[in-house]
Amino acid sequence: MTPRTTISPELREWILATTRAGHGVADVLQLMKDSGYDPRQSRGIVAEVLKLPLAALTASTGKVVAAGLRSTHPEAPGITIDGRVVSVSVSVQAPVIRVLDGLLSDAECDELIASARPRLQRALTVDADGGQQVDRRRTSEGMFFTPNETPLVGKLEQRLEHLLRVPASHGEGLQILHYLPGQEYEPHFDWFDPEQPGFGAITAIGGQRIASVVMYLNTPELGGGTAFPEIGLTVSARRGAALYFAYEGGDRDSLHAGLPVQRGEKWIATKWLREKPYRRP
Ligand SMILES: O=C(O)CCC(=O)C(=O)O
Repeated sequence: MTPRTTISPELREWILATTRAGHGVADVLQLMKDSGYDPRQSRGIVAEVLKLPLAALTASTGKVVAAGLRSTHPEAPGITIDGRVVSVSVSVQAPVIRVLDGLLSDAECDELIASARPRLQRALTVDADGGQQVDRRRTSEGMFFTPNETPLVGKLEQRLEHLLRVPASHGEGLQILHYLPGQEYEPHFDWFDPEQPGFGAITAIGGQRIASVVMYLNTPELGGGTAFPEIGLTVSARRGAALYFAYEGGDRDSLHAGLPVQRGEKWIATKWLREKPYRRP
């Protein structure tokens, strides 16, 4: 039997404080590696402190799992797309979560921000009747691109189709969001609640949402990570990386939040995927 590692109170408190400050597990593991910890040992320590299953912190090795969920959850350590190497740095099985490093180049992030900036308006949420509402839980500004609106938007839609094996036609228009200090999106689900009166209307075209991809277009100075409070995971916002998570309607583990930006600003591009075509291919 492997002896349990003793975790000093200082290390335990540092891991908790670092994740609370909005840094993700990948950052914590990297910082520990930089300080000389053996990565296998630090994964065990972080899993224990954050009460995560160890498998959630173990880089996966190319096996495709849970294909029944209608999207191919990226698994390979390095996938080459559009000449870019995209790697999976965090992999959680329940709920399915992947952090994809290097999905976008700096130039692509800059172009999306520049095209979106003049069109920003207060971000809305879907209300119980399937309409749009101003919601105090979501304080950022945002805008939507129409599908394939610019060559870059079309290119990213194709990149996601290739990576996730979900046809681009299942995607809602790409949304850009901008958060200033103090702005956030409190814990919520991205799937539509079948109990709400507006469920039929909102799912009449495209059906239920099956997955979300949050692409980080910049790195906030402090804060602004995406938290999954049910599993104690915070993914830090890092320019060019993306957070992919899949779910089914009613899946409570996929509860997530855009944490408040504490310093600087935060830009993301979000793509929601539906179970059926949402528009013509
Ligand atoms: O800002 C984030 O990190 C998450 C955004 C989000 O959850 C959403 O737009 O649905």
